[in-house]
Amino acid sequence: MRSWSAPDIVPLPGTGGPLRVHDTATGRIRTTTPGSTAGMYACGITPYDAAHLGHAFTYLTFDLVNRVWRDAGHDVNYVQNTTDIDDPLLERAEATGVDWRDLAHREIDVFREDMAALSIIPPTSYVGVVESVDLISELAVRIRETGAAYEIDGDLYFSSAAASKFGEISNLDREEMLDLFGQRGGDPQRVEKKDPLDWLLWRAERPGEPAWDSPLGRGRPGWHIECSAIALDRLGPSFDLNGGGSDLIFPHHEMGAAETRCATGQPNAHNHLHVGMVGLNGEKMSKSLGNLVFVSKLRQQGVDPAVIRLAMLSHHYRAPWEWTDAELPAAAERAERWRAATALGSGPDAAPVLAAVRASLAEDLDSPAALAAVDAWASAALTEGGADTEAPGLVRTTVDTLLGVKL
Ligand code: 5CA
Ligand code: ZN
Repeated sequence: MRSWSAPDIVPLPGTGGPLRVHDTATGRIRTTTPGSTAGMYACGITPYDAAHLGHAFTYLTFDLVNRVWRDAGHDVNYVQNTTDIDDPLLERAEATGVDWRDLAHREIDVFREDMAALSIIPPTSYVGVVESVDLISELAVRIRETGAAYEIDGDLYFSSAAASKFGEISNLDREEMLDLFGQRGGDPQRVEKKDPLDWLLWRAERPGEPAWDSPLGRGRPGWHIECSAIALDRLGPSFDLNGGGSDLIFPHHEMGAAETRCATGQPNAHNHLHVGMVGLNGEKMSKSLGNLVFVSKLRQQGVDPAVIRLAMLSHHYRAPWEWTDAELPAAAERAERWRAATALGSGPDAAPVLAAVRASLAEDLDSPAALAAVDAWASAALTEGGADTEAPGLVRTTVDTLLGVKL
């Protein structure tokens, strides 16, 4: 599937240090150790509605990982899926009287425009589920061959009892797992299953639903296996970083990891990164709750995408936070100060700013600390001035290349 246009990335003098990030599985901040090419998978949108600020915050976080790795001298093989067939998409298409394919195409187009406007580096491979049905059913067959799956009326289930190291990502107890499984797309209530936590790998065709031929019969993929199959196909097992929003830790990433382990004997990824939920009025911003601030709406209203990006960067990726009306004015004021300071003919030495932004991002993507370093330089430049004629340009490039903010 077509990705979106890439922002220009201007190289900075020197190289950044290794990226350290929080790993959900171990609960520790760990140093990532990619080879010359780093491999990263981020779960993409289910395109039944436009992207809201919660989605944008998640993709901004993976964009920071991408920028820090590139600055440290790695190429990045970044893979993202889009769930262009799933229950919520079919339900919305039915409710609004549009074809599910048209709905998905329309929303994916808006998403691409939003991501490009926000200077999010596009994935190397942007992969839809519909175009991947064959490789997904192949993985389901591999899993079935290990004996870890069983059938109920043509539906293929992964037997959670056969999952080695189940719980390795989320570290939840069974009660918590059952609760979240029911809330997040699972079917704990299906009585014919061997265990309520067993999950669907392949769903046999239902009347009126789209279906594809496969060695498992006509049907469509379950949710988790789409990401394990696409990641395994494009990145192999044991790639550097897998993740998404924290709502995906369980069941999605736990069950996906179990699938990869079952089929390959290896973990899917070395590090598991999860982004805090963005809320609005006390609730997680979510398409099903309808409490949304859309990126596309803000853009239509003429909000500078660099300002939207700065507003998000003022929050650390791991902390859940609430979008309020105060976000945009505060970010606009910061952008104005930075623009005024970098428009000066000279300023204080900027090498320490580059070093501080690099160090802050490399230490668990501490974007608020990175902004504070630029703030300090901008106030010094505006109040005391400075003699370094190269400094405003270096700050502009630092902000552009590492933070993705065009001044
Ligand atoms: N298509 C699946 C993943 S395979 C999915 O979860 N789609 S989604 O459209 O619901 O979400 C897309 C991404 O945004 C996921 O990584 C999800 O965890 C993240 N996300 C959703 N809501 C929020 C939110 N309020 N704050 C932060 N991230 C969010
Ligand atoms: Zn996913």
